[in-house]
Parts: sequence; structure tokens; C-alpha cells
Amino acid sequence: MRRNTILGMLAISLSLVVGGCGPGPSVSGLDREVYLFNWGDYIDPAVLTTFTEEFGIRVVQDSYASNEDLLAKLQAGGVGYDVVVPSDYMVEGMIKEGLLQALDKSKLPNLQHIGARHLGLSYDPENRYCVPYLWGTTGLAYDADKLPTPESWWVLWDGAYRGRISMLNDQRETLAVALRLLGHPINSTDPQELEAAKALLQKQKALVRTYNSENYDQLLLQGEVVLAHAWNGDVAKVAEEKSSLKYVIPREGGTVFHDNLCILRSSRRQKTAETFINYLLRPEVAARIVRYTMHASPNEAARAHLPRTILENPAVYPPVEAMTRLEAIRDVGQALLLYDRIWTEVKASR
Ligand code: SPD
Repeated sequence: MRRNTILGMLAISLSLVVGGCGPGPSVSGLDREVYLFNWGDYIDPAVLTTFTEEFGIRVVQDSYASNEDLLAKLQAGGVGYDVVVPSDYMVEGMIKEGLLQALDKSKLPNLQHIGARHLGLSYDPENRYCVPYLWGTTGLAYDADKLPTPESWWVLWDGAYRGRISMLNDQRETLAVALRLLGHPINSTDPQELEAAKALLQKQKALVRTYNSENYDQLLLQGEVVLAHAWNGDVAKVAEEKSSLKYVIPREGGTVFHDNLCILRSSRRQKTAETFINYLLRPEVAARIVRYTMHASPNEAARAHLPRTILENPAVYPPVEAMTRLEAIRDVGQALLLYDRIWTEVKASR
């Protein structure tokens, strides 16, 4: 478990003392706990504390490092969670697998704050199952004190940076880089194209220090790596501590993602989960989450609670020019098995 997750849980426990959430019904008459399964360090722990103080509902949080980890855990019978935070393409897959329950929109009045361009996206066209939580891009992080601004993803194959490169430990994101460089669709299901992408990643492997989605930001901060395949918010956050760390979307383009708040079909606390989601959709709460994660919020009303330094930071809210070079990862259906095998082979090769 990540240090920040432990800190988050400590904060939640502390809030129980402060908020007096003991035995007996919650202030709201809802369940006394809600179980959140989230990306690591992807919510401000203070937001969970204030939720507990206001509603008397304790948030118990556990974390995962990739969409595939989330799915595997749920398929292995990981029940007990109420709210999960899958990305776009995984929402599509989870709906098909019957893992999500339809939301009662009458319990989500704060949905009105979400910008129209973030609603009705192809993975859940009527937002029947999920509401967007944060969105962002995948690009390159680099230390400007160590190298010039990289223009192409090919820099990740440059022997000059051997042992100082980090790649996301994320099969769809990492294969997307290789597919894109080969001129293939990032959502390809063609076995030959995927084999070619595998070969390209295997060729790169000797240069890669680590496949890491959880603390590559710390490796950048410590100077252990100087180039990283990265999510924008992680870089924007760590750049607050080390200003030479920069984020760029290479000329070939990057991916755009939406991470979403959804309730599992297996949840027995639907109303409590909806109360929690509606709370996270409050503009001031969404803004706190942006300030903490440095990922962009689809909540338009949250903008009024954010400083210009964040709203105008291109590593948080991408400029229009960069948006034209972004593509979303889509569910690939049965080809997921092919991706699983190819990714396993990339990771296992020397
Ligand atoms: N720590 C940042 C987590 C970002 C998660 N979003 C992942 C999107 C994957 N396509």
C-alpha cells in the first residue's frame, strides 16, 4: 500500500475521532461506511474527512494501480467495494460484464456542474452508470535540466538515456505508445500490429529503468529517472517541488482519459454511495481534488474555486492545440486476452 494511501486512511481514522462517527446510525440515516476502490493517491484525504464530519459516514479506501488490476480484483471476487474509479475504456468493459449498477440521477443533483463536453461520451453515452471524476492526458515527463524538450516519443528509445527512463506499468497506455509510433491505431485488435508493438517495446526494454505507475513521480523528483511516460497531473504535482520537471505531449500525439465514479452492481450501499458521489461533485470539493491531484476536473463550476496558476497550467488543463493530438483508449472486447498475453511477454522478456 502506498505511503499516501496509508496517510489517507490515517486521516480517515482521525476523522472518526473528530467527527464522532461511532456505533449507531449516521447523521444522514444512511450506512455508516462507504468503500472506495480508487487509483493510488487520487483524492485529497481532507475531502474524505469533511465528508465524514458532515454525514457521519466513514470512507474506507483501497487502491489499485491500473484498470486491469481493478478488473482482476473484482473478477477474483473482490466484493465489498461500493464506489470504483475506472477509466473510460474500462467503464465500457465493465458495463458489458454487468459489473456496474445504474445510477439514480435524482440523487445526483450536482451532476449539473459537469461540463457538457465531458458528458455522454461513447463509453457510457447516457451516463447511465458513471459520472466523470477527473480527466487528463498521457505524455512525456522530462527533467529540463538534463535534456532538451523531447518532441517525439522516440526519445524513449534513445540509448543516451539508458537506465534513466520510466514507462507506465499499464498495458493499454504503453502499447499505445508503440502502436502510435508504428502508425497503427492505438486500439488495434490486429494480432500482427500488436506483435510489432511488442517487438518495439522489447527493443526498448534494455533502456527502461522501471515500469511504474505508482511512484515514478518520486523517481523524477529524486533524479533517478530523467524521462518518464507519464500522466499529466502526476507531473504537474511533482513540478511544484522541482521546477525543472516538465510535461509535454509529443508530436505523434498522446492519449486523453476520463476517470469515472461508478457504483458496483454488487454494492449493497447504493444510496450511501450516491450521497458520496454527489458530495464529490460539489464545485468546492471538486476544486480541492484538483488542487491535490493536479488533474483537471470536468466540473465547470469548480473553476471558480481554482487559482489562475492551475487553470492556466498547460500540464493540468491542456491547451486547445494539444487537444487535437489526443485519442482515447477504447474497450477492445475479446482482444483484451491478446493484450494481456503480449503485455506479459513484454514484461517477461530480457
Ligand atoms: N496517479 C494518476 C492516476 C491517473 C489515473 N488515470 C489513468 C488513466 C489510464 N488510461
